[in-house]
Amino acid sequence: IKHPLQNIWTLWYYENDRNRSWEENQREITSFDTVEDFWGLYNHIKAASELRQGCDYSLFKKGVRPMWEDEANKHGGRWLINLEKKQRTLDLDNFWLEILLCLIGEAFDEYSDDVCGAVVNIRNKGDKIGVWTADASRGQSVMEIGRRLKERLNIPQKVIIGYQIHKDTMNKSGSVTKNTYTI
Ligand code: M7G
Repeated sequence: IKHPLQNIWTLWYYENDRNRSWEENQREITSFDTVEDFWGLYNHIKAASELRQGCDYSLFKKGVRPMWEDEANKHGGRWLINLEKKQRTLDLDNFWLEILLCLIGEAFDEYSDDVCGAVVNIRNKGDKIGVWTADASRGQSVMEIGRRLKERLNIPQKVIIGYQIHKDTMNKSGSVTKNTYTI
């Protein structure tokens, strides 16, 4: 028998098609709930670094859409890792795989229930990885998730990452969103 995961996870793929809305461009690929099915999927799809500019992968708990508007995300926010251009070849795929393993392995222990999913954005101006949590007002949970994330990705202490509330991101398209937490 296969090794069951704690949760069922859904992979989403976003590709920019100007004739469709942002929401319509989010495509649900498949769901899985075993270790073996995760690797089957992972080995079968393109690495994040091979996607075209403007594309995203998202992995969310089944039933949660990778959108601010979803019931599970609307009070939440994300820990955001902004990558430099050169990190696409150096770090992007390693970071993304490590985050996928953190999600499906429930690496945030008692705070794992607060994790909704993660998104990788492939962008010309610099790729981004976000880990989305359910409730920005749960400070202890948000900070503990951020601390572990940084630890698992081996991000040096001196490199500061920020947590942004989705409502702030939503209302501030274009320029930078303020950090509500940093670690
Ligand atoms: P992005 O793809 O997160 O980052 O947002 P980018 O600016 O680096 O490309 C780009 C645009 O996509 C936003 O300004 C929104 O118009 C749209 N968008 C992104 N997200 C995450 C959402 C979302 O959750 N809901 C909706 N309705 N639009 C979104």
